[in-house]
Amino acid sequence: MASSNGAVAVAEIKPKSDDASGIASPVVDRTPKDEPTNGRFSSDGKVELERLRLMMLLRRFEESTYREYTQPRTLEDGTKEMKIGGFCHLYSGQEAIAVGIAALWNKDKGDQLINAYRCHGHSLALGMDPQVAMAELFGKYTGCSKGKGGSMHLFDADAGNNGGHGIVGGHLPVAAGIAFAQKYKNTDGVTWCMFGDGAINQGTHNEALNLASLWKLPVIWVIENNGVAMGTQIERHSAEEDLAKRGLGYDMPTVNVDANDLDTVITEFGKAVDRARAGEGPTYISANTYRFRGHSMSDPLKYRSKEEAESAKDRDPITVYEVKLREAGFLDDEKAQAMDKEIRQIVKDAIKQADADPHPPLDSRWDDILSENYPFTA
Ligand SMILES: Cc1ncc(C[n+]2csc(CCOP(=O)(O)OP(=O)(O)O)c2C)c(N)n1
Repeated sequence: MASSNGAVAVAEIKPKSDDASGIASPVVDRTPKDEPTNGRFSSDGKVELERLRLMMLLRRFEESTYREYTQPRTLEDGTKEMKIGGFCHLYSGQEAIAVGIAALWNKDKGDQLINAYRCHGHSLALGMDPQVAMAELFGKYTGCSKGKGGSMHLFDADAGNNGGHGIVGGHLPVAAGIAFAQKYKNTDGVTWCMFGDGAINQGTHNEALNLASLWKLPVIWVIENNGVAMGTQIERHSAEEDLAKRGLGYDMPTVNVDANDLDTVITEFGKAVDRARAGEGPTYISANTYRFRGHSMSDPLKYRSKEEAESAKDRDPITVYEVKLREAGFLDDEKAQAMDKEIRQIVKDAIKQADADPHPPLDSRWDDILSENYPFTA
């Protein structure tokens, strides 16, 4: 409802997460070390099916975003309109990482995550309503940053999601700061710091890793290693191609993880969580994966051969997991189709709602620019 000055009360028009999407909470809280992983499944497959469903939601959301960004809509007067402006970086192919983290997430302990600009997947995995995320991409007032952040800055303080950041490597020291606050306040929480392989060559990487290890901060460094920084392959930007080794000089455990296998992600990431919660300090992870889309929407993908892209599909994290669940007897064609249908509808509804939602009112343009209430210092 609009007030007399045209402002729209967000609370009134924000869709209710649970009711709108039918997703009670996509975050599956971890039942510590006996959580079924690596081929050991729960007896009824419920947890596993929810994880598959979440990966499918992330994928469908991104592929619909791709269409909304690239295919202008024709309006009644014949003019064309793009619904999503600015930059837009998709997560397709990397879903097992975000869903693995969601499986290990402990909200009660105050876990935190901070991200680079490829942030849609993590936000949805940590429970952001697809309608709220889509509204932000559409620049609408009902979005998580009231339409001012857009694709690179999905943010959800209540969920512990400290948002996406556009400066490559810029958020690594912030992650160390958040983890410092967790340790200082004895919260038992961990901080996940997500970045691409391009960020490891930033000076900030050195500073942040050094202090995190020196002070044994509960931060988990995760390179979402999709093999390229924009269009520059690892062998062309890093003297050491085994990126996990980058953590060794800072005296912390490092590990290479097949990040297209959700079970492996949960098992290996889980060890880092246990270390961090036990006060043993940071872990450095190269989560090796592949992104199916270009760096951003304007990327024609000329640096990749057709063969490479084709063979990557064999390791699609959704297919890998789906096959396992079929073999375990938890999934059949009928169930898979029902899941797919339901998820398509969730995303369709998100687009419809985002389309109908209002743009930020003009007089809100100076709102939320500066804050004197710094989180973590209170
Ligand atoms: C400091 C800085 N330099 C350059 C850029 C431009 N830029 C944006 S994304 C990117 C590539 C980063 O790739 P990577 O870290 O591997 O992340 P990915 O896109 O694979 O998730 C670059 C160079 C930037 N945003 N910030």
